[in-house]
Amino acid sequence: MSDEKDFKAGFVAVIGRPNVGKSTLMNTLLGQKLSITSPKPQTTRHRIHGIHSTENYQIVFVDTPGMHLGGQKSINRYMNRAANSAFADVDVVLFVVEAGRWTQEDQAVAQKCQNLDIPVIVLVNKIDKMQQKEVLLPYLQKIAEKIDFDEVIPVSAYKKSGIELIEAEVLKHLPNQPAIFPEDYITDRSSRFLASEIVREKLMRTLGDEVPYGVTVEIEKFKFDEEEGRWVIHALILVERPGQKQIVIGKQGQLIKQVGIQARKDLMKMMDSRVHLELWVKVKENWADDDRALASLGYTD
Ligand code: GDP
Ligand code: K
Ligand code: MG
Repeated sequence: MSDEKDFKAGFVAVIGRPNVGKSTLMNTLLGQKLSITSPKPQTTRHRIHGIHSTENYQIVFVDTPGMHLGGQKSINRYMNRAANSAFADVDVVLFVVEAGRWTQEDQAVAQKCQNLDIPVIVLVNKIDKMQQKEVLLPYLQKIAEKIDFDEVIPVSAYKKSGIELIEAEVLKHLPNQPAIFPEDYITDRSSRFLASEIVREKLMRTLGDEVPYGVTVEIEKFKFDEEEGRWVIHALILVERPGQKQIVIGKQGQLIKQVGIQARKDLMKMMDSRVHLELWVKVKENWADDDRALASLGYTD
């Protein structure tokens, strides 16, 4: 064991516009899949802690929904609130951007970082995607002109490159204090919550472009069946409009069947047990723009 006086611990917010790879990066930093990811923006809807503990330090990453402009529904406001509140009480900010791409939404996030009195580390993610490596440097220089950051690190969450650099840089800024969470915790969220996220991830990845944003998942049953020796999980998929129900079910139930197969695989891994999963689809008109419905579905600040 290390000297207790030398132990470091703190919170690190992972922020940025949608789809830059915040959740993928957090999972890579944790060395395990925790936060759900997909090629679609607004996959992450809630703030979620990913806890990385070693003998000498504990880093609590705070993954956030992407800060986005536009989208006027209650759920958009909820997501932006969840992202903004991540700034409060953190020791370091990881501002994630995408190599070679700088948008108005990045600019808006950069502006928020400008007024912070905590260290901001810019992570330029997806460098594996860059065809011409020589354009990376001018891009980094352009970022340097736009914001006052403490460090810029080119990384790839996919290729796991630059990852140790992030940790080393973060540690420079963490205070000496005891661990915040028990060292065997990996998140602040319940298995039940993670189960609903797993089902939603498979929906986000399987559905086309329109419907995913109108879908939410509620776990109705989450129970270990002693006799059968397996977890029984019932998930209710809620859609906003009747037309979306058939899309989620798919031709002859094929789409929802695929979602079930993929979700069950991940759930078994998470629960380290056999899993019996049942899925239903129901219409709950306009749930995404109804504050009360949102709160009852777990979208609470
Ligand atoms: P978030 O919305 O910022 O949390 O982004 P996600 O983590 O959900 O990732 C968005 C998309 O970018 C997904 O399709 C990821 O697989 C992809 N992605 C994330 N990191 C990388 C990376 O380092 N390289 C490449 N090529 N793709 C990545
Ligand atoms: K995404
Ligand atoms: Mg995300």
